[in-house]
Amino acid sequence: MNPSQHEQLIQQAQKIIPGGVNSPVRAFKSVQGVPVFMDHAQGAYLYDVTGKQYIDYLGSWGPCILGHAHPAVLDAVHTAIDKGLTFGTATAAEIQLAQRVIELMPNIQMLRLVNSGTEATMSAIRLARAFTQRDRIIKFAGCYHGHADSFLVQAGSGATTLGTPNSPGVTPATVADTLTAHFNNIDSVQNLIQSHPDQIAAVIVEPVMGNAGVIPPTNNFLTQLRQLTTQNNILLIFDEVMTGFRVALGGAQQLYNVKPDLTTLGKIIGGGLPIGAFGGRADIMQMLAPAGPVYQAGTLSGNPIAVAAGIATLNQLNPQIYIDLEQKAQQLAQGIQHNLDCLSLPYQLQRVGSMACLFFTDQPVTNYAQALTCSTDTFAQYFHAMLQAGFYFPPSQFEAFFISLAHTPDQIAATITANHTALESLNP
Ligand code: HOZ
Repeated sequence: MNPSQHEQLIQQAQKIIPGGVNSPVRAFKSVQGVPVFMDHAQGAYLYDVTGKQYIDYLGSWGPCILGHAHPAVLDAVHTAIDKGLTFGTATAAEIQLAQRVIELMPNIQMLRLVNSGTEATMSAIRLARAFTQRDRIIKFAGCYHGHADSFLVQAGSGATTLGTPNSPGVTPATVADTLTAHFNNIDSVQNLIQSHPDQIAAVIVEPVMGNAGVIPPTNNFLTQLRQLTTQNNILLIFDEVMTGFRVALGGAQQLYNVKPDLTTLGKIIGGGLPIGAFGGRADIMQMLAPAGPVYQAGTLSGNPIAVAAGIATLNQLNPQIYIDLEQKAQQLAQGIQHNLDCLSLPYQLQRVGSMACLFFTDQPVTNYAQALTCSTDTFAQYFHAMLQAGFYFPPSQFEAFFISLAHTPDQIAATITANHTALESLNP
């Protein structure tokens, strides 16, 4: 049989790009098979290089809350492009974007724009260490905060997908300052704080875990985390790269009514272009260069095209759209649940607003260890059945899928029908 166009492309790519992809999660490693090469996207649809159409639930891993190629975002980008691509100077639009973010997330008093979520978390940690004059941080097993060295300890997302949650190349000295607690288990945090008195600069957490599948916080976990960190003069950092503007207009901090000291952002804030940000209490943020001594910089930070896309995207967001998203997400979740119940398959469908994931297990999934016990083989079969039918979900058990404003009730109904057929074909 002749290789498909996708096979030809991945073979070509593998010769000159490690693994043939520029970010590991794209490679289909854990679900096997040939990665699909996309050509273009519009609304809720992705189109591959052969012209095949998919209803998209990847949403570029989170940014596409409005769907693909939203006209208001494209207009803003076109207008910005006509003025030049980058100046390496301050621009008025950066103030506008920072103002809009601060308006939507009032716990952020000052904001610094960077180029990715990884830069945001990496810089937030440096700042927290400088502010508290302490070295250690606490993260949670299975949380993913980008690929900076100090976070590649029991890291979720592609690191878990590929089976390298502790990456080679990260020195033992670097990770010695990273302590790992368990999500939804406040005692595990308390124990680490007690065994390292006055040494912890910050606790960083995805308020809804989104990189080991989707795992919501239970039983006031985030409130307890806030109390514990305050009592011990430790900064609380919410990594809202995924949840920011996704689970609520004001992010998870609004949804769960918990006030972090610092927040990291990415994905939606760039409307599909590379951007990240971190912000929070002014007394902490004022320590950043050039206002203060903590160095952080970037040639393309605040890039005018990315900023224009970010402003245009955030300007589309309002409380009503979260009601619409919830309705769409509910329609999809209820349909999938109904199918799974009819077929008596074990599952946990975990969802917060328009981010969700499906685990094939009858056991609760409230932390990373439990997520790792789910059947990834069944997930892989399910993924491929959906893909073949023209529905693009993230190619890993340890990721979230996203519903966008562009998904219509008819498209969601078609997804539920295809889901039934896909589930029927499983061999768990
Ligand atoms: N950060 C995303 C995980 N939720 C995946 C994007 C990537 O690693 O390519």
